[in-house]
Amino acid sequence: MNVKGKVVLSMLVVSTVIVVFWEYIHSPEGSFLWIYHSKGENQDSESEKVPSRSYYQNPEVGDSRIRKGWWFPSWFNNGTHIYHEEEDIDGEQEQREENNEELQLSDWFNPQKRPEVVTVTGWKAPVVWEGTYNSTILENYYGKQKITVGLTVFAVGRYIEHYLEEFLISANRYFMVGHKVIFYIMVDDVSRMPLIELGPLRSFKVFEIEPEKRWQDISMMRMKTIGEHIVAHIQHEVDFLFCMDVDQVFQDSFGVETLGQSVAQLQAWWYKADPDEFTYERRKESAAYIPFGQGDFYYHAAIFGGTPIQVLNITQECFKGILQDKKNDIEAEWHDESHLNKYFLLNKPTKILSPEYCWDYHIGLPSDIKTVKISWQTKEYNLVRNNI
Ligand code: UD2
Repeated sequence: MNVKGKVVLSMLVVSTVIVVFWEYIHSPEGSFLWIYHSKGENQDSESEKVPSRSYYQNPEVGDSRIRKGWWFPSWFNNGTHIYHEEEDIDGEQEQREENNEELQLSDWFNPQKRPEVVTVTGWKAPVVWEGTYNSTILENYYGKQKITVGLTVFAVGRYIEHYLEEFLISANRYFMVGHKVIFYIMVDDVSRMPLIELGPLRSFKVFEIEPEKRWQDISMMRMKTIGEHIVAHIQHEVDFLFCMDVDQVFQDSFGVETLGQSVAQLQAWWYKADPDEFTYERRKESAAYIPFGQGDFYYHAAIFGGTPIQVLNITQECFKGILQDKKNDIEAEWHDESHLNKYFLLNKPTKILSPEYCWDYHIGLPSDIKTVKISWQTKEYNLVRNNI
């Protein structure tokens, strides 16, 4: 081959190399590599997201390339790998939300936010304190479920005039705001019901019940009445149900963070005490008996709740204990509250509310109590009870 031929041949080789290289870097495969190469050079997480987003915006890019694109940078640099993992977790949560699946505890609850108080029980149930829950995530979840929450309250005798109006006005304002609520109001005289204007999404049903002679029986018989109403209609009307005393007032939002299968309330006076100090029923003859050395918390009967089926079980079991005690001629020291404490000892609640949810200002206001959701009314037994 002469010199001219060699020059033509080498020009041909060079131009072939240039054409092949040019084709390569302008092909989708080439641009794919280029994108992730630049990603590898820059470890800043924001710039990592850009090529991956622009990649998805390219309609010509197929699936097989997407798969390659995911794992190439993940072995190429660690930061990218972490980013993909995070994106997977978010994706899982979104997927769960789309499927209307149960929220995971870790999605909305952060016990570390309140290190100075007990936020998780020995059986891993959350103790909900102000600051431990994420309202936005919870509202988003329960808003999509379109839940209805029931609330039973009893006012018999002078409790109607003394407490009912304030209880209902405050509940209308603070209980499950933004969600459907049904108040189940049990009174012994419907004609004395206060007239209350309720907000949208709120309704009420009033029932006339037979008054008991003794206040102890009025308090205890609530267990029987609530159970009967759950069976007759409440189970078909609500997703969750709370049962509350009337001599208390809502002061701040009592929201969806309180919802659960079975929910118990920490009694404000006892939340820091040792179980052996609790005023559990200590006589063996009572169905509510709890021996010293046992017990988790002292629960307050002024607030308990859960799903209708769980509340039915709570009320039926407590009422069984109350009837057994009547048969054995014994009355538990704190009546329905003693039986409720026995029930929750045997059937651990799935969620516990901090004393912020039912606070007595007579204790003062220690730094643990960040927001009082409900406060006790002053006890005026001589004014409101028939028998003292
Ligand atoms: C405590 C508990 C209460 C119950 C009771 C049993 C508090 C805030 N509550 O309440 O949950 O366990 O002890 O001894 O500590 N009621 C009437 N008319 C009456 C009597 C009672 O409507 O004549 C209803 C009313 O809804 C009242 C509830 O029963 O809130 C409990 O009775 P209470 O509040 O007088 O009893 P108390 O304050 O000792």
